[in-house]
Amino acid sequence: MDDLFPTALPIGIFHLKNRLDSTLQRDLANATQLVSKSAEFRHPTTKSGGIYSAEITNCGAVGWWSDSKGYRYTENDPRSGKPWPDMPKLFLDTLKSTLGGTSAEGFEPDACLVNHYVKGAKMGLHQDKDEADFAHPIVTISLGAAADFLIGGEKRSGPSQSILVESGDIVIMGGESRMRFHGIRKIYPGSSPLPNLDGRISLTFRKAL
Ligand SMILES: O=C(O)CCC(=O)C(=O)O
Repeated sequence: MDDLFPTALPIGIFHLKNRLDSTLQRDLANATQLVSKSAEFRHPTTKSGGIYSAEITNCGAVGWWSDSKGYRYTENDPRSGKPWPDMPKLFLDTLKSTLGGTSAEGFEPDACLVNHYVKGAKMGLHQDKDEADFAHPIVTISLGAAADFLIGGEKRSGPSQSILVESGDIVIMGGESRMRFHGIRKIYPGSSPLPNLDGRISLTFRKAL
């Protein structure tokens, strides 16, 4: 699937296309599956009872969560009460080997929010603002099905642009674009090149503490 008319991205946002080879993509998907065996994927809810269409899990020192108490990072999986699984070494090694020379070089996340989208799942425009220090970027690895990634401004109601993210791509949101609204408009079911992944996984790395 080609992005026929790529548009310029706002300063601070980088779309590193096809940065991970297919073996690494498959290994990352397998490592994600292991994470989800310790902390199962599930659909979080909002304070007002809405249900996310993507299902999520986490790994790292803390994990992002949302339920009737609101949005926050927690040390333990609220459902099991157990600590979130450690971040697989492969995740950290992959960041180290791919972010050199980018604006996110040296980024050391302590949290990885894993989103899983199947047909019809999406994520509304939102800001990532539960982290302690917005000087650190958010780095996202895409695996599996392609998706339209929306990039807005600093207000939800402003205009947004869409970029096509595919398996093996990395998106960096940092600097003056760290607080931009962003989301997933749709995924393209059936487009996953990975035999071990139907739908789409995004690994969103954060320095939360
Ligand atoms: O799935 C994606 O690429 C975006 C995920 C996202 O915006 C988030 O987890 O905050």
